Amino acid sequence: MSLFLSADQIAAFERDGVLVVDNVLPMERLKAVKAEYTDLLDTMYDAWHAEGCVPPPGDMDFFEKLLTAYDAGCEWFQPMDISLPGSKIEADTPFHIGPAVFEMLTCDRLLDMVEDLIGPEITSNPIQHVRLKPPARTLRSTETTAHIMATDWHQDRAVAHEEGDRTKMITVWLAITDATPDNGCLQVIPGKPQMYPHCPKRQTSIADGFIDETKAEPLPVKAGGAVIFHPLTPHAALDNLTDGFRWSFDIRYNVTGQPTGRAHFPDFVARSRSAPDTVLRDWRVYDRMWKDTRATLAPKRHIPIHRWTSDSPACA
Ligand SMILES: O=C(O)CCC(=O)C(=O)O
Ligand SMILES: [Fe+2]
Repeated sequence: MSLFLSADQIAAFERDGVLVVDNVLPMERLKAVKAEYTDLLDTMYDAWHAEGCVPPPGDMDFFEKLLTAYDAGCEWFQPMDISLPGSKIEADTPFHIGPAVFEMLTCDRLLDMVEDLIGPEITSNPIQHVRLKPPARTLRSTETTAHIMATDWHQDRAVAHEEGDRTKMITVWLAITDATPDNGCLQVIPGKPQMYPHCPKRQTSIADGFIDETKAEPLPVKAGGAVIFHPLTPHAALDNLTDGFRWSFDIRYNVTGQPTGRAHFPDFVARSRSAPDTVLRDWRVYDRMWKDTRATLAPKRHIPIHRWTSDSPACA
């Protein structure tokens, strides 16, 4: 008996490795996430203003503040991301975990949907990001990060460590604003092919000649909806050609006990039918786990998050 998805939806996911689902995140959760981010940015903006980097906030809304700060060169991406970065972690590397983010990660409807696809023993995988994408015309020419600009073709398996290659895992891409082909929605090539070689290009992306981009399907989805995909399904995101921001979160879940593919970052049990006591329910504990991870990693040598190097034959 499925909890959230129809038998047809589950069969489509098994076949294509991808599924678009409307109304995953309830409206009040969506509002809570926006409110939490508004408060976070208000605080950051006031600090930049105090330093003289940005004009007074006046009646600027969230997106106007983001754009003004981006133009001024104030770094807002990492302080708003919901994980530590793939680059060297310092004792003060910022990130954001709050109650609304935690409730999004552990939302019942969302976990019902995940349970329909990977079963009832569910771990929240630490590979997770916010993406706040300004209009492409406003981007600096030096911008490369996939959290801010278009995302190159890749498979999510490939951006985890090899020990996670057999882990049963799914990516849930949650739209916070409507995602459209114009504003940079996700696109996929349906299917679950083998893992392709990836190369460090603008971002880590599938080596030339392995995929047929003419088979790409853009996947528009309304705010609160989700695109769910298999870790081998090739995907990318289009440019944001509109005047507004495109906002999403991508989060991942795996079967509890299997390697997350990023063992140096913290995971937690989001649902368990066999051991309900193991479920984490307090966002403060989760925030603390990331802070402890940061303190542990900061004095250590950088741990690369990808296995790919540019000297492999596929990247020649
Ligand atoms: O939203 C994007 O730009 C890319 C998202 C992605 O690669 C993912 O969700 O795994
Ligand atoms: Fe991805």
